[in-house]
Amino acid sequence: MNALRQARDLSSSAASPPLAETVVDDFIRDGAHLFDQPIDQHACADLLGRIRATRDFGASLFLSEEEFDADPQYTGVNPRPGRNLLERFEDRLGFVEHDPQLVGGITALLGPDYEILNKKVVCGVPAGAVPGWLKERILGNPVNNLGAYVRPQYRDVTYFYGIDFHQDLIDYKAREADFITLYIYLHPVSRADAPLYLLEGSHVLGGAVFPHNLTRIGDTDWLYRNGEHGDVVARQKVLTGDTGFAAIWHACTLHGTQPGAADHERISLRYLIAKKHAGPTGMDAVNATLKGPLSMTSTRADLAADGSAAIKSNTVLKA
Ligand SMILES: O=C(O)CCC(=O)C(=O)O
Repeated sequence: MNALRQARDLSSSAASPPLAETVVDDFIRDGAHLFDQPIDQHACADLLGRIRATRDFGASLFLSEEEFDADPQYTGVNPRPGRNLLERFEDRLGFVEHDPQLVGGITALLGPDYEILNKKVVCGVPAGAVPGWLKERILGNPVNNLGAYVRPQYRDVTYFYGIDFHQDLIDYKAREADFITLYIYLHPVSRADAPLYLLEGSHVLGGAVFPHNLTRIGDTDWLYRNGEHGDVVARQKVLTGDTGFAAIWHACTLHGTQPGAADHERISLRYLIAKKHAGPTGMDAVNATLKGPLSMTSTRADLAADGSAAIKSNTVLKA
């Protein structure tokens, strides 16, 4: 029996066969699956209210320029165990972690007993909240994770002012692409709310060093090249969605965001979930179709030794 067939059989206890098949087929073709139904919208709104009540997501998040320059810290500024806002809401995450549709889809790919590697709140910061001095400094940077500039007590959330097309493998040197990202919107996300831009089909070239070789070739298509592993035409999909919108994607699928253009922050949940099951699963069937490496010893070439940006280039701004 081949790996795909085994994976489908394995997942049939947790999901109706059509969902399991659809998810695996979508991953093979697109490197992503967008769930048809939103997850519990009341629970999303409740959690959003609790997250918003923890702070003002405006300019007060940020250090002053003088404070920042006194001791610039570019690393260790993301949520981590002991400093992660979602830890406060652990007992309220059942609507995500036990949602039958999500469990079915994830099980189809990873098999039973999958492991949550990381979960956090991600904020797309609106333009009006970013101080002028900071905007000037980060203009054109590929990765505008603003953690370095945020007051230490607020570093329990990840703040983005856009991030160029990247793979989530970027944070996992030498790890195999045996994990997926689950991304959930806690409120409606329009084009103005820094929606995710996903490049469908980009995963087929496997792991690639950031920043990526992408050329726009039409309204929604990009020519993507990964060195000796070849090239592919990837279709851009903008993930606008309602409260509870949920999507999963492969660790090699390129995605990014533009800076938020709305007058309010965009709040999402981001999970990384890995395979633990010893036998073959849907993910093995997906990975067997990749034409490039499943892991890399080096994942990015955009940073200086202190973790600051060493290049100015940003492709997703042209999307
Ligand atoms: O939420 C965002 O703006 C970007 C999130 C993202 O791409 C990531 O966390 O990998």
